[in-house]
Amino acid sequence: MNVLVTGGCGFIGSNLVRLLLAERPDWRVVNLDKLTYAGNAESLADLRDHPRYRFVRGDIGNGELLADVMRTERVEAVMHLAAESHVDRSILAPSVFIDTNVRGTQVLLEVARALSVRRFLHVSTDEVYGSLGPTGLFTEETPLAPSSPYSASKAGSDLLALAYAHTFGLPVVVTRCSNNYGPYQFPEKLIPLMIANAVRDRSLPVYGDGMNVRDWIHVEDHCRGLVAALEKGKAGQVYNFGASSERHNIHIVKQVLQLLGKPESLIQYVKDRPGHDRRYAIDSAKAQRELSWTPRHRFEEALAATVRWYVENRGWWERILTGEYLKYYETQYGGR
Ligand code: NAD
Ligand code: TDX
Repeated sequence: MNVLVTGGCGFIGSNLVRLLLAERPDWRVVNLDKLTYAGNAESLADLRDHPRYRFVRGDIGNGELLADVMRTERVEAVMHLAAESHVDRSILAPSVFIDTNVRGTQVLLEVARALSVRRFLHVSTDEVYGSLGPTGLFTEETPLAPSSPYSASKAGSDLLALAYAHTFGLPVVVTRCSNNYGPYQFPEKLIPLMIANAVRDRSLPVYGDGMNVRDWIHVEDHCRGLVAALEKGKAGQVYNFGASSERHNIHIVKQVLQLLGKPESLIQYVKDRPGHDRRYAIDSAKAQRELSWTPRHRFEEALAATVRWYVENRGWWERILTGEYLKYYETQYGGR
């Protein structure tokens, strides 16, 4: 099968491209990525000459380019991951989130429809459901109630994808996953940010009281879920993915410090994120039942392995901590 992965130079995309090439020996993978600040060709540098892999630099908002690439490569299925993905950046500058996540997704859907692709996997997020109180889990029936410009733009694209299934019969499957961690994650997200700061003895900025809860899943488990949804999901359906690993933020920050042998005095409580969702937790029973998918990684071991990966691959993330990143860090966190 010929598959187009969008956003394949990002965190989840690069892990997915690797998994597809390793585990689907008769698939050809075309990766279309704009290489924004978050896209990093270095994450897939070793695949440059792989016979079943092609990289195209481009914007999902460019319909002509998409149609050309998809025709030339005879693309049969799309796995759509390209997005602006960071909540804090969506609070600082929302416009690009609408351009890419909403308009870009609609352009891609339209081209996929014109070329009658066999499958369109739209990678959404549990953030479209909004925030939970102290109990309960998100199911696929939970009403969408996004809180941030990021999650609102993802809800927009998620609903557009479902509308293309409903109205035009495009064979769309939507997945909504909880917070990912693992190798190649951009060091603006909680876990890699805390590791990168702790390794360099910088302060660890914890928003609010540190008691917000996220439900963590290893990126490889998410990627296996995406393949299962592509292969076995029913058109027009939504599947939640999560690994039942709810943790308070402060608990994770302390674990990272412990794994690195660094003192808790590095923790610095800072001003809360505006509109900060309190708790996410996912019910993934439908995916487990209908896609025969189960997460394999346990949080504590996989977090330790992730910390080791960042220690052993310091060059990968240190090369990111320049120019644009420093400017963003200064704006987001001030002089800390
Ligand atoms: P990321 O920010 O690491 O990567 C996004 C990639 O998309 C980058 O390579 C970037 O260059 C590319 N991109 C951005 N705008 C583009 C455009 N206009 N055209 C082409 N490429 C463009 O993000 P991620 O964490 O890997 O997330 C991937 C997807 O998974 C996103 O859709 C995100 O909403 C979703 N998701 C992420 C998580 C998570 O915990 N990270 C959880 C659930 C869902
Ligand atoms: O410096 C920080 N301090 C802090 O306390 C950062 C960056 C985060 N946090 C908190 C905010 C959240 O409660 O940690 C938690 C996780 O934050 P992020 O890593 O920014 O993730 P989140 O906002 O939960 O969104 C993530 O999960 C769903 C991804 O970024 C999204 O792309 C995905 O859709």
